[in-house]
Amino acid sequence: MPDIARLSTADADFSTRLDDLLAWESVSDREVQRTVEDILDTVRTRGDAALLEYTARFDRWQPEAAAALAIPAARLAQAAEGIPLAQRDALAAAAERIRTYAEHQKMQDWSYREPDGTLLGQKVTPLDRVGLYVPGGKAAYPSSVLMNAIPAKVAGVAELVMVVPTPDGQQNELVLAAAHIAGVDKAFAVGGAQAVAALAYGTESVPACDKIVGPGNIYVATAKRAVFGQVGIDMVAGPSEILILCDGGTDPDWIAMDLFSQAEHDEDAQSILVAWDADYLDRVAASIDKLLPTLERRDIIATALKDRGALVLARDMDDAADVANRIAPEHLELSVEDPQALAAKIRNAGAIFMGRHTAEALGDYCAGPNHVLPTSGTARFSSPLGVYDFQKRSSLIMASPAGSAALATTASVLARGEGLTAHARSAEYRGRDEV
Ligand code: HSO
Ligand code: ZN
Repeated sequence: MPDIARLSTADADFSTRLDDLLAWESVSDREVQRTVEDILDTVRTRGDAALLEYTARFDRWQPEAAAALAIPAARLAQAAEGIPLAQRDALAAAAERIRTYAEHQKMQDWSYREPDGTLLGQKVTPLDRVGLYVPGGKAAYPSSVLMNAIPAKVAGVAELVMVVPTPDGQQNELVLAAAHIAGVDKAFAVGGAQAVAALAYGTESVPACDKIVGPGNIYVATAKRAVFGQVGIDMVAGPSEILILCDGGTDPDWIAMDLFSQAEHDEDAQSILVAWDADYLDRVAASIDKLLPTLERRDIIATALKDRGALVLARDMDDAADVANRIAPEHLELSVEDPQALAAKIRNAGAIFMGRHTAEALGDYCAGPNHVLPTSGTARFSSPLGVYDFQKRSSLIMASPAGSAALATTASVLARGEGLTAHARSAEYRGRDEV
């Protein structure tokens, strides 16, 4: 039998054991913090020269001049031309579906007029310039380039600036191709905290951005947290998670592979199955044993399942839904006969995959909804990345003469209550105009 925890909601210690499994803290190492602060300061004061030095030190290649850090648009287009046709077609097909879904998310202007003629409303404006961090190394996912870039372009962001590390001078063709397909406007071969600094403060060649999005390692995450306030940031994501609720009617091989699909991201990933049929949990355990050895990333998967995975026996479907709401998972699969009925009971989840045929992996690549989702229980209060993250709202007030007279009374009473006489008189001037 696989090395994965077996829990039952009926056990007296269920709550504590679940809490232990869920516990995950992004280590905010003091040493990392100091290094990052130093990098941020250096880039802020020395600009491109600092980027060149850090690139030589951390990515082990020596650009001749700052101009060599820029990845020209023609180079992105060339990457898209050069990759295998099947990859290009798949990226384009995924991009199209992500775009269509994103179009539905656009926030709209609205307004209403009161009987006295006063107009109130909301005006929506895209951010001017957004920075997109794309990791290098093992987490260089072209799919994440699409997921971050497309909503920004759909929102109407005028300039989308991508930064991507180029370890040992090696560029990732699929990442560059995805950037071309998604409509990235500018790209730079720079990564780490130095890239975040460049996006936040600007250098001679990298333009300063209004918001920085995209995943990264601990240095990148720490840098994003540090520049927040100067610029906006998206969420700081934790390891990938999947929670599956299953009524026992799905092929156990499918469920085992779905658990593996997130576990293979990294050793900290979390895969949990909840079912209300003990025999079914045994059948999935047998599938895990059978299928795990067939996977390239079996060592990563085995560690993730051992350290953070679980097969949980619930009393019934309602009990399982309670577990899901408590975990607030990034991805929730409802592998049951009537997923609509079960979905009605779900309050906390980043994305809900309904029915036996909806593998979570479809959502990772091409179903349409974003794969940048709240992790570590933050689905209790936050939402998937979307077009709305690249738009902002201004409120609109246009008082009519009669409307301003009416509002002046309320405003001046409240203003005098706060001891703010100029506020009161400013409102009263308009009011007096009417009477
Ligand atoms: N499951 C990841 C996204 C991803 N999967 C990218 C494959 N590639 C987000 O949790
Ligand atoms: Zn994934």
